[in-house]
Amino acid sequence: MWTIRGVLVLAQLLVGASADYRSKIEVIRNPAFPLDVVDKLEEDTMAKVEAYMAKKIAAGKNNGCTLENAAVRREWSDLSNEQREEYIAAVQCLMKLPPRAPKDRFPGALSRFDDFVAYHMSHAAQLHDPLHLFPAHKQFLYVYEQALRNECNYTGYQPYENYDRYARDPIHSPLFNGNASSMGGNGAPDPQYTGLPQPGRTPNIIKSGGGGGCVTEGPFKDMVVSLGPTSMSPYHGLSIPKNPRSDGTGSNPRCLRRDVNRNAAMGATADRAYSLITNNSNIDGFYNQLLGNPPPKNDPYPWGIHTAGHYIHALDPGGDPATSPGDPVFYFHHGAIDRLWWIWQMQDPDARLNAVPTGGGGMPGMPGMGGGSAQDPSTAVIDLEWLAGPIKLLEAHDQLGGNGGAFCYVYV
Ligand SMILES: *[C@@H]1O[C@H](CO)[C@@H](O)[C@H](O)[C@H]1NC(C)=O
Ligand SMILES: *[C@@H]1O[C@H](CO)[C@@H](O)[C@H](O)[C@H]1NC(C)=O
Ligand SMILES: *[C@@H]1O[C@H](CO)[C@@H](O)[C@H](O)[C@H]1NC(C)=O
Ligand SMILES: [Cu+2]
Repeated sequence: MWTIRGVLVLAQLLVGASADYRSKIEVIRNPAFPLDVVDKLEEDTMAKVEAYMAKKIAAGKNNGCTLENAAVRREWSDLSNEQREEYIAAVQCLMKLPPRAPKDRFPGALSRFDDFVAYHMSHAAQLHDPLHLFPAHKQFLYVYEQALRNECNYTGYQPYENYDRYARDPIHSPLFNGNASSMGGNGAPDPQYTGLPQPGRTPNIIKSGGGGGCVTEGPFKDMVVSLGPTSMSPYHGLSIPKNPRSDGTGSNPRCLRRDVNRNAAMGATADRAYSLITNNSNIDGFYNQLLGNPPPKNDPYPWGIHTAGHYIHALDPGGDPATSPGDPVFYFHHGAIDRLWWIWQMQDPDARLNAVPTGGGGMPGMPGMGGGSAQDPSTAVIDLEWLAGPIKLLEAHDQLGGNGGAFCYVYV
């Protein structure tokens, strides 16, 4: 037995909460991974979440969402093997369903899975501006989770990755060890791959973790990657076939390449996530530190958690900022970012729920991304087009009742 089951029943904390209101979230933990400082902070934060929800319910603004009926997104290793395999099967199912993205614009989109890649690649600049980075990815993940559930009969929710669990030895982790209940293994060694340049940082390269070639083990070893690469791909020295279309939207069938990389992962340890959440009362500080701006000094892994999280597994398409959702681990990484944002918001929901970054240094190494945005957050929308209809941007700031109650989930 590797799971322990417990039910966390939080005390009713707030005067004014309705008498029968109590949160009841099943906490399932894999004892191989003791709670880290962020897990503990998250547990401590649940009292604030409870108070926030009680207030919202009292005001009649929860859109039917309560902590009793909220979905729970869990860490990959906290799922049972059966649950992991059910998730994997659903992703493989999405890779077999026919695409809906416009065929003339995306002849390379071969499946429903690719529909999401097509959207991300064609809206990369907008998706990653300060206004959209957090809420648009929240919506993007939600719609993906819905596709897995509604079109592929998946009964769970999108897992996230707690980088800290895998940072010291990612290749032998439950996420990347290459067995049937992992998300696939490392890429074969490719001596041409030396690492990912990080201009402006010291050190200025995320050195190769020893992979770089095709994934040869696990459920995604036969996956066909089609869209990309794009001009944003940082891997021009490698022998990745060129896309027939200059913007990467054509069909370019090739293998999934990875470099499962400890040097990247070590930039996303729990102490860093803890400092990110607790040292920034302002959303700009949170946003910039997440992106590694300004570059941390005297730090062997000064990438920022966002970059670190992408390059734990990246290569093609995972390391191409435009087509990164083409590696299914993308959704674990952005689930992790979504979780950190949520924990940050919930430290002071009144002040932080609708806080929007104003900009800053952009995304290092990703020209044209992460720069400022002049849009008014109160009128901005997120329109995923062929994936989902438009919603107001600030609706996707609230995962417990936002978007008419469609968002109703917590992370455990
Ligand atoms: C999902 O379940 C429904 C109802 O049982 C079934 O008709 C459908 O084929 C299933 N879809 C997939 C992709 O397995
Ligand atoms: C895959 O590896 C994980 C982590 O070591 C383990 O818990 C799981 O049982 C393995 N799954 C299979 C199918 O061997
Ligand atoms: C964050 O705050 C902690 C104390 O809570 C401090 O020890 C640490 O140096 C700070 N880190 C940064 C990056 O400012
Ligand atoms: Cu993205």
